[in-house]
Amino acid sequence: MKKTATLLGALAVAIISTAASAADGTVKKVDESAGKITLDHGPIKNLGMDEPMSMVFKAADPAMLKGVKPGDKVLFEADRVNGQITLTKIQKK
Ligand SMILES: [Cu+2]
Repeated sequence: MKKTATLLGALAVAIISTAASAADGTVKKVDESAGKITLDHGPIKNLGMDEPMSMVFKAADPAMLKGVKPGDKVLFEADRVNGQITLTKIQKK
């Protein structure tokens, strides 16, 4: 029984470490026609960004940007898609 629990724990860690981690951000600018958004963001572990910074992200789907506007505090996920840093998820806090 104990062995099973340890195995499950190891599996859970493996799953978590491969998933994109959610990051905090503030929307600075939304360019819906270009499908781009500028965010002031905190650390993004899966992209190796340890320091807060401001940068432009390409949205995986421009429709994702409809619900947010400059000044909104958001939780988001980003990943490298075909070499480009891409916003894969965003939600208002
Ligand atoms: Cu960044």
